[in-house]
Amino acid sequence: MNVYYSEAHRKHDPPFELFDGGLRTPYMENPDRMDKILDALHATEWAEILEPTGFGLEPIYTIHDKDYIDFLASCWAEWLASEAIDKSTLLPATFALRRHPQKPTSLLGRAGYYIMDLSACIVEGTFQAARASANCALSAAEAIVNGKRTAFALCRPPGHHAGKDYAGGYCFINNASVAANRLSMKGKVALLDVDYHCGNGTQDIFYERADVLTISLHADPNFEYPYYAGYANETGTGAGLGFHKNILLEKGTDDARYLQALEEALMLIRKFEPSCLVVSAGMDIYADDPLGTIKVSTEGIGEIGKRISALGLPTVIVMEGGYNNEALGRNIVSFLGEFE
Ligand code: SP5
Ligand code: ZN
Repeated sequence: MNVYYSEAHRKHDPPFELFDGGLRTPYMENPDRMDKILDALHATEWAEILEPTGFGLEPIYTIHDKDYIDFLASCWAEWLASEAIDKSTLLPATFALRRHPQKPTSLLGRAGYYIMDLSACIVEGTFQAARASANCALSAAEAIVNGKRTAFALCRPPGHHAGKDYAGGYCFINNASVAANRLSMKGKVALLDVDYHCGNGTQDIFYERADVLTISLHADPNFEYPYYAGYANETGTGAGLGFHKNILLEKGTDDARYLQALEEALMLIRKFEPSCLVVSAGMDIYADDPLGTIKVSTEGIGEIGKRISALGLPTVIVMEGGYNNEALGRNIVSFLGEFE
């Protein structure tokens, strides 16, 4: 299996994030995650690790607002030139509600406009890492266009919380969306998000489109991040009405309940008859994930992979979350192994 991976992620290594109550915590979405996955992939007979191709900014501008991408490109230099006392990571303390806010020109004003929470920390290497991560997803999409059955984009930072004009939840550029948009030039695409958290950014990006069916299985946002999207009554709008589906999971969801929810998603995908599939693969559904509250086992993750693979569709698998680093390697291998 082609696995696209870039070392550029290493320089995106924020010193901390803030949890509720302002608790400073070591950054959960850290470079070590990739090392654990790479170790596990190297131990298989089927993973071929490849450098991504550079696709430039054009495919990213198709998905994200140019002003937002320009912000990501310039904010670090502006931060270093600013009056801030602790410059170890750019993190604003005021956030724009998307209720027709004005767009300020100052750095912290724009940071709070373009960032939705205290986990999307920006450091010097963030933009380069995010671009390389998107290139991994685009390279995987390209492999599918060129006839491969499956390809894995080992993306870091992840992408599914990043919307048209905002970063959030460790995400800056929506890798899976950029890949799905590329694939949509060849026919209808289904995008299935199995990360523990709602793929709010992906939902936002394709909400008005009928040619990309988006489905997200996730913890009920009434109790879990990202809180403000991911409810069952959000089904798309305009031409996209009926082409988005949220499937909500309760705390403690086990393998059997998860697989039942997955079957609902797979049925919708079959009915849609897409030309190919993108999977936002977050391993934070795992029972011992430090951010998750559901209880899917490593074997359950394998079964999820098996059932998705049984759709028989050309498939791009994109890495999203998963924060139990010790289990990350075996969980990813359990999932991907079913596509070989
Ligand atoms: C890609 C991805 O999985 N992003 C997840 C971002 C979640 N950020 C919110 C973290 C809230 C942490 N709450 C503390 C719970 C610790 N038990
Ligand atoms: Zn997640």
